[in-house]
Amino acid sequence: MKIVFSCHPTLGGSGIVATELATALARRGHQVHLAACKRPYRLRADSGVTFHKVNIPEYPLFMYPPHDLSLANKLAEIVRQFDIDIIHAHYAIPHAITALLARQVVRPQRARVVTTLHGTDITLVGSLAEFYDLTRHAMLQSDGLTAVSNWLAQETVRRFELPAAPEVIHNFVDTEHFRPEGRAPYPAPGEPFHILHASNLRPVKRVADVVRVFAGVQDQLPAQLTILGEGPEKGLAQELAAELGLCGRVTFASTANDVPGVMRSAHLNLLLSDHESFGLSALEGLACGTPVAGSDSGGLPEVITEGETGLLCPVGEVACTVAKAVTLLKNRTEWERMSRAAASEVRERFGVERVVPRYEALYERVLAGEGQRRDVSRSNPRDRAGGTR
Ligand code: GMT
Repeated sequence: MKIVFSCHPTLGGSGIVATELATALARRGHQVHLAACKRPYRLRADSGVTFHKVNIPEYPLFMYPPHDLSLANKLAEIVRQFDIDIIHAHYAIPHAITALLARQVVRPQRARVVTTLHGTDITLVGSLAEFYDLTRHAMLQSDGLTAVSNWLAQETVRRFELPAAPEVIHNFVDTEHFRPEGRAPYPAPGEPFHILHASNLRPVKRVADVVRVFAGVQDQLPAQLTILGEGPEKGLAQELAAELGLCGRVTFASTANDVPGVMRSAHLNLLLSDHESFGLSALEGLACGTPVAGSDSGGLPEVITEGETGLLCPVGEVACTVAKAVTLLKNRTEWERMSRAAASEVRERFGVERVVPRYEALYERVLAGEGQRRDVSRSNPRDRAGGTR
C-alpha cells in the first residue's frame, strides 16, 4: 500500500507513535511518506520513510501564517504524485481536517482518510468550543477512525456523541530498541535507586506530584530523580525541588540522545498524570524492564498491570504512591520479578508484530469500502440545549 502520514513533529507521544508506525510499515514493504513542517526527531535516517517538509510562507496580510493550509496542499501534492491510497492523520487537530481537505482537493482521484485519536486532541484541544465542531466533523467524515485505548474510545463517544465508537488499536513499542538487555540491576547496598519521569511537562502530567513522591521515597531510601523533557511546568518542578531541599538529587534534562538507555538506567518510572489516554513513556519504560508507578486513571490501567508490571494509585494520592514505591524498591526479589514481567508482558501485548497488522487490516477494509459507518444523522450535541461534553 501507499500511505502518507501527517503528525505533530514535536516531542509529544502522538508524533512518536506516527513515526514508529510509519517506520514499521516501511519495513513491512509498504511505500510510506510523512509530511510535517519539521522532521520528527524519532524519524531515523534508515527508516525507509520519505520525509516531505511542509513550508509555511510568510505574507504581510497573514497575522498567523496558515500552517494547516500549507499542510493540506502538501498532502494533496504527495497523493497525486505518488498515487497514495491512504492519508493517515495522527491527532485530530489539525491533521484530520487537513487530510479531509486534501482528499477533497485530489478528487476524482480517491484517497482514503484514516484518523488516529491520541488523547488530548479529544480531552483538551478538541473539546474546546473553538475546535469542537471541526473535531467532530473530522471524526465523522474519516473513512477509518481509531483510538489508542478503550478509555479514549469511550471518552470520545461520550463527549462527541458519535454514532459508533472508534476502533481501539493500542500503541506499540519497538522492542528491538526498547529492550531490557543491559538494564541497570537492583542497586548494591547504599547505592541510590534511579527514579525517572519523562514527559512534555504540561499541567496534565502533575509534575509537582512527581517531585513530592520522590521527596517521600528518598526520605526512606537513597534515590535520585531524573526529569526528562521540556514544558511549561518545568519551572514549577525546579522551584519545588529547591523548596524541598532536593536540588542535589534531582536532574533536569531537556532531551536524551539515547531514550531507551535512560529508561534502562531507571528502577522506577513515574507517570502520575491527571489522565493519560495511553501513556507511551510508561510502555517504553516497561519494555526496558522498568516498573511504572502510575495514576489509576484514563488508559494507564490498560498499559500497567497493577502488582504485576507496576503500581497504580488514585490521581493526586502522593502518600499511596510513596508507600507502594518504597515497598517495591525495598524488596529485591519482588522488584526483579516485576522488572522481568514488565518486559515480557510488553513483548506479548504491545510488540510491533502484535499491533501493526491491526493497522494494515484497517487500511485493507477502508480500501475495500468497509470503513466506519458514517451515520451523520445524529445531531451535534452543541446544537441542543444541555448537550453533554
Ligand atoms: O500528552 C502527551 O504527552 C502528548 C500527547 C500527544 O498527543 O502527543 O500524548 C497523547 O498521545 C500519546 C500517544 O498516543 C499517549 O501515549 C498519551 O497518553 C496522550 N496524552 C494524554 O492523554 C495526556
